[in-house]
Amino acid sequence: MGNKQKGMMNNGTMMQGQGSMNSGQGKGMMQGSGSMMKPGQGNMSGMMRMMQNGNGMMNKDMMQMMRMMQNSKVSIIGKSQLKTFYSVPKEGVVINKKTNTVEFTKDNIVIPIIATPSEDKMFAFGVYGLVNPTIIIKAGATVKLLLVNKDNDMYHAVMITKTPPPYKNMPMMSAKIAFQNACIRPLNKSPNGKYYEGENEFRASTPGTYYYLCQVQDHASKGMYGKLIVK
Ligand SMILES: [Cu+2]
Repeated sequence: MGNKQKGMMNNGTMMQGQGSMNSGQGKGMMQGSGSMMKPGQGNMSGMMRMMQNGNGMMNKDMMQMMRMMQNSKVSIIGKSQLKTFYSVPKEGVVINKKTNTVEFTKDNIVIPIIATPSEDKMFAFGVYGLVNPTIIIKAGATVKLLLVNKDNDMYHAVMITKTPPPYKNMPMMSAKIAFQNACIRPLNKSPNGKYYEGENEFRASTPGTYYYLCQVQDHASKGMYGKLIVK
């Protein structure tokens, strides 16, 4: 997160900023947004920071995504719960290191995603020991998406989109969400020995090639994404 963003969000009023829109595109989009910013629902500053584009403007897709991100549940977990992110279920998951794929073969699945897998992979996701793997799931599957932020100095988030790479520095501006609630809002960096964990549930209703990416500014453009195949 660049220092240039600092100080812009210190009073939470950015969401109400009418009048500063410099094009018709953002007209009316800010109204009613205050209700999404419920206090006490965890740290919102990462999400707010992410939405900034210099003039406080958001488009309709971003607003919709914001609402869905609000649906994600966030909690704080300890080291023992973190371990569950690494333990592969006895059945229903096929890991192939050679092809860097993780296939989930059941209809009701949990995809545990770690941000970030290691110190030297700052802009990547980890799934069962693989880095930015291609995730394969069944069409129609009910997916519980889990994200834990293991990073001690950055926010991370995840969303599923049909928009292929390369991504711009603000993916929320260009990448649309693929399925309802297929996203987790930005999770705060981890305090010592504790980790922010987010979850959300969606149905992978339509087969196709998708991508999962981190919607925090500059992360997807730096490689924080992977492919998701719904078949
Ligand atoms: Cu990230």
